[in-house]
Amino acid sequence: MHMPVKQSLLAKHFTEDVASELRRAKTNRGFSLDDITRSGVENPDSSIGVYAPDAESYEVFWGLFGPIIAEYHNIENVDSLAHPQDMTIKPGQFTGAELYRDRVISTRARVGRNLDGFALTPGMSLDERLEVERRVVDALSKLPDDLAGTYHSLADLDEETRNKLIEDHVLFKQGDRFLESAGVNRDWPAGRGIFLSNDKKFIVWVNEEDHLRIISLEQGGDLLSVYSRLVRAISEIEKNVPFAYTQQLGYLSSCPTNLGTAMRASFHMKLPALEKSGELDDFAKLLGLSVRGIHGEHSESVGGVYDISNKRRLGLSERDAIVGLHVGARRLATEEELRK
Ligand code: ADP
Ligand code: DAR
Repeated sequence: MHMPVKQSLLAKHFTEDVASELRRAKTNRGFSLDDITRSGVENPDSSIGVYAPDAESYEVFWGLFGPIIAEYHNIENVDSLAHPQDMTIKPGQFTGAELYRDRVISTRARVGRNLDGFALTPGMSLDERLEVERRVVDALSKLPDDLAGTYHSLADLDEETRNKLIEDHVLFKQGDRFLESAGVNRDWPAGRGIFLSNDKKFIVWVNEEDHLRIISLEQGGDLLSVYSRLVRAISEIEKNVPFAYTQQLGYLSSCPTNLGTAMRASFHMKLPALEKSGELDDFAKLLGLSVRGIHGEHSESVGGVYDISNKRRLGLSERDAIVGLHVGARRLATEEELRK
């Protein structure tokens, strides 16, 4: 049976009009359409296919980014979007968590953040990468006691320690071929590292796909505890380093899937009956959820365990996104019970 090759959003929205409009455009840092599209051209199996080498790219190449962003985040009038922000935690917003908690092995919530005034990871010079690392490590050294910990530059970690941290879902893998084509892996491992809090529940990746990935991670299904820690940590770090942000697109990121809240909150959930029924992907789509394997993007599930997370990150607040995951997980747990 012919399986249609899933078209990337780049292939879908790179029309003749877009090409002629943007062919000669360049940002002040000299980035062109080729820089934006290289990953999707070199990897035709991309789902998105574009990365922003600097913040200005979103303005200069809006003719291509706009339609891609609108489709991925399901936004009707993206030209007039004003991204909402709300990290408040209201009593009762996670009511009914007992429906899924026993099915959740671990809970993680992360945001991408990038320092204002620097190129984004696909477009950074080595000097910029090292300066971003210096500023972020300085900011992390000022965290309050309950978030305090130690920074390890990637170059200083031996292979065995690195592999153990990756296996334990704590450390990032080296960038995949999509990131390689985009230029994100340049000068690897210089300027990259990981901050680990003393209780190992708070992690910051430095200069992986974004300048920072701020991560809260716990065993079990206590979404309130994981999310509360993330909100507090973001606020503490932002006291010392300004993040790139616009009213329209929220927090800026190298990948258009990580704009707005730039937040992905996920459960490692046991869903063997839904897996066996073949209905998991359809339910996830209905509930606005993404399904990944247990080692993140482009990985496989193991033993019926899946990484279930919010899909949308832009055009809705952090509160709406995290409650959306909570409500979606309740429904998945209910459907799983019905199929046992
Ligand atoms: P990101 O979430 O940063 O976009 P990935 O999907 O690649 O990137 O996931 C990064 C790492 O986080 C992977 O090792 C993945 O296994 C781990 N991870 C994601 N969700 C969870 C979770 N709920 N519990 C434990 N590890 C998780
Ligand atoms: N693999 C690339 C990026 C998709 C979104 N994931 C990120 N940004 N980690 C693609 O275009 O498929």
